[in-house]
Amino acid sequence: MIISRRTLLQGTASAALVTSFGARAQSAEFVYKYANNLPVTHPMNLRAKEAADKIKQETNGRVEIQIFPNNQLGSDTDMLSQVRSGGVEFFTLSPLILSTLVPNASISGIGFAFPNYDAVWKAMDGELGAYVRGEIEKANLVVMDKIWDNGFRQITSSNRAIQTPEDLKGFKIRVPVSPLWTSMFTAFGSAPASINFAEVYPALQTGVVDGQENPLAIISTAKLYEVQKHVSMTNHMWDGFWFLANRRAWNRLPADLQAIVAKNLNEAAVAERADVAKLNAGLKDDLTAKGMVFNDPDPAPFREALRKAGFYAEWKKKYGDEAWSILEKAVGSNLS
Ligand code: X2X
Repeated sequence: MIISRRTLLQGTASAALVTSFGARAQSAEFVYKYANNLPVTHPMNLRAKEAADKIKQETNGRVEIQIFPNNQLGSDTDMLSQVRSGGVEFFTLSPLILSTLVPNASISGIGFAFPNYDAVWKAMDGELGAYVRGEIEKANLVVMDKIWDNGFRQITSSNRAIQTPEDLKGFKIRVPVSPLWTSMFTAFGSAPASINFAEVYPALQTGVVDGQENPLAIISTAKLYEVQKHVSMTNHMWDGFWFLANRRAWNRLPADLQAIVAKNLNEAAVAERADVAKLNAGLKDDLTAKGMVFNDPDPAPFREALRKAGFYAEWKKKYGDEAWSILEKAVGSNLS
């Protein structure tokens, strides 16, 4: 990674946040770090802070979770290594990026799989989520039952509105580090670049890429509107965050404390889902006022372009029939 001036400044700014985010450490028997890639103002961090406070209270001060937001401890790739080694105890990660360790974890991110949030939560709190959590546990990580919301993803650009799949041809777009993301935008004929979220703002600012894709809540809280012009409401995939724990650290907690931690993290996830849905629904006006220009493409030709490129057939083969049929059952349609 190239340490830019911005990264250094961000580091200094977020160092101050730890002090206010993480409470005093002296008294707690278990002081655990929770690292993530999102700004402190995103509902994920607000609800995690609330959960950490409740956990401290309900465990009579025995468990303290210190939150390190905003890639303060490194990129997603770094933090995934840290949660595996025990350098951090907790970490939230997109299922698609987690697929670099747990290949089938990305199945929930297949393009245009979920028509709406009802379908998402039914699947992720149901058989599909249980299947993926089983795969994650096999990789020796602990995962909480409730996945947190990131949202339906939209494409932003500095130089063009994406109205049809043709507009994606040759488009220099940043994608998170994940084979599924690269495959999807390659299928559209774009020029995808894998870049961790920690480096997205500077990559857009310096023109290394012309666009990126993320839910409105991130475009807003990470201030991507400062370096992007168009928002194309493609809703091309749903994305979330699995709340992961290092297994040895988790096993050090006595069962009663594990139960308190899990209950509060899962409740926070459900509250965060409602926050993000509300935020995403209200942000169009706000982002328009900040100078962004919205357009609403028809999703059908995009999905058809993926199908024609063999995207669904390829991933069905990669995930295998068992996983694919769980996905198809969940979304109630034949994807390929
Ligand atoms: O990296 C991204 O774009 C983000 C913040 O949405 C994820 O964590 C996948």
